[in-house]
Amino acid sequence: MKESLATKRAKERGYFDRGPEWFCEFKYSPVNGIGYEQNINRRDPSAVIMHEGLYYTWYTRNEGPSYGFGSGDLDKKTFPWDLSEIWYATSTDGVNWTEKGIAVGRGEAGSFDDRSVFTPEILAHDGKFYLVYQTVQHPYLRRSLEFIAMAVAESPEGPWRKVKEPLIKPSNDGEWLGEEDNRFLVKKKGSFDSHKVHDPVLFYFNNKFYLYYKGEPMGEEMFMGGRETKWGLAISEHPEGPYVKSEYNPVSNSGHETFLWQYNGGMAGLLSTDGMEKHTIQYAKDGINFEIMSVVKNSPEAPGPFRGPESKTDPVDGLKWGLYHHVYNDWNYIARYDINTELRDFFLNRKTYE
Ligand code: AAL
Repeated sequence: MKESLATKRAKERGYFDRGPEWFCEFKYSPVNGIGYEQNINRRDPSAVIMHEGLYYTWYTRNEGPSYGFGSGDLDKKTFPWDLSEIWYATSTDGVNWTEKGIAVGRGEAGSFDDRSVFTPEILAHDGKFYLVYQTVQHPYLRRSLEFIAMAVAESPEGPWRKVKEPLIKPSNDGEWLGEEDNRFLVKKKGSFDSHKVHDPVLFYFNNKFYLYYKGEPMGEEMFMGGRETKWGLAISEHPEGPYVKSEYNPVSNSGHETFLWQYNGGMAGLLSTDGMEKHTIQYAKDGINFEIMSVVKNSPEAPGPFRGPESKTDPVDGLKWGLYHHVYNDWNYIARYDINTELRDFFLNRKTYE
């Protein structure tokens, strides 16, 4: 008997040791109040938290169409996340939401967040609320750097106090080629996050604050059909920083919007959309060294799961339901996902009964 390369590879990587425990499927449904609306973009919802009997979520919001970078008018909106503010909504059932208004607005002209604040995530810790989000400064060009910033409040209703400086910045250690505003032309690419730090998500993990984010390099390429986006990690003793980027960065070779949850003392994440390991759920006991646990399909875009208590027995409990965004007719809107574990449970039980 001979062994094919595929069999050898699967054995080497331990694929045959992993059962169905980490598998789930996704179902999608509309929500009211922050769902589809012409002329309004609502996107990149945060995790959903429960506070005093109410669910809360934060998201990017702006009005009007986007024109791309080529419009010739630097004041015109480029992307559906440009010229945005961070808004929030509450709900009693996770389906019917009431939009409450702005949580965090743009900064004064000339500040690092004067153009757009967007893609928020929330951490409730020790009676305080921490919003982490992306920022961009005017003018928004293809080669603009983007930062990650924070605002802090005593209540999910605010008022929000901005932390003065960005929490993390792109490493900016590449070198552009020429003067044209083209992010693909480089002399040197630099680190995985030389150009952009995006999609922050904050955890209190092993007595420290773990800030995961997505990095994009200057001169991004495509490998195996996936964009060159990877996840990084920055760690701090205190919620407001200083955050130090991990020596192990990047901690993934794939993934787009960060989607992580705590499970049984470790960190789990679903890497969707980009990279050679897209559509996998991965797990790192130490929050750094992730291994592939399952391959999923049809995963939600830019999701924010409901943050319930950490499970010790069900790996996919931490992403049971949540919000994500969808694009329809050019408008971005928020909808709800729920996981479906019927197929997994069938295989789990079959094993037990046989
Ligand atoms: C999303 C996220 C970030 C990007 C943009 C808005 O998918 O990765 O938030 O900047 O697209």
